[in-house]
Amino acid sequence: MASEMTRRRLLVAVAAGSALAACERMAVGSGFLESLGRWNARVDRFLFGPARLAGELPPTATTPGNAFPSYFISDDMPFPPAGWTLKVGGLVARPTTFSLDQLQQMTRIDMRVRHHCVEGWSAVASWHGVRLREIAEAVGADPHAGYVEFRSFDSGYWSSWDRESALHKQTLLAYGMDGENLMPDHGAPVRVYSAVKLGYKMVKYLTEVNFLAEPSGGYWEDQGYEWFGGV
Ligand SMILES: Nc1nc2c(c(=O)[nH]1)N[C@H]1C(S)=C(S)[C@@H](COP(=O)(O)O)O[C@H]1N2
Ligand SMILES: [Mo]
Repeated sequence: MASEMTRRRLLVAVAAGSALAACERMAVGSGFLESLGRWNARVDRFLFGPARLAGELPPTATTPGNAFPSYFISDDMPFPPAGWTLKVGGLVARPTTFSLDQLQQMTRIDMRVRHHCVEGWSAVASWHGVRLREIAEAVGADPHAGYVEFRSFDSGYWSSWDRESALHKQTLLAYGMDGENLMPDHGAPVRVYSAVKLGYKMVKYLTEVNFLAEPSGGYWEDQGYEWFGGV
């Protein structure tokens, strides 16, 4: 993500610089103000629109591993079944089953962002995994699939997302946390992790990812939590 962050910082710097230049030129007059307004609107959309990148945090912001809460709905800690694989299907050209090894061979992304749980806590970790966007390309996700559903082996916990958030650059299928393999308390072997969703949207203990034409609700969503669950 380093180059993304650099790019974003650069854009902010360019925007600030241009505003200064614009003030100087405003003295000269002409319809410049109007075109500056249009240009600003485009920059705003890039910085604050749905495709924007969320801020990433420095290593010093990291919550110590044992202070990062752990949630699962099962009575006991869910452990992956022997021979665990991830099934990716639904509206895709090539339904595919991925082993953990195959996921780890894809482009690895590292991102340190804040986790927001609606129960009233937040915490920070660094997450390691593959962008869902890369998987969508690999399986040939149908452009008409506007939704993506995540299922787990934790007593049927699931969630469904809008496609744009699912294919956001900061939405990962994470197999690592703070430099280690993901542990059972945080969703091993693979979980969803995203900078753009609240905690309950980030399904742990993944078994399936399905591209769908309609949303399929979710464990908490069907009990009244907001479906979109954006940060
Ligand atoms: N399979 C599964 N995924 C889940 C949950 C769960 O109970 N089961 N809880 C959700 C909620 S409410 C939160 S805040 C986060 C917690 O992630 P953590 O246990 O790594 O802190 O996982 C989410 N994903
Ligand atoms: Mo949560």
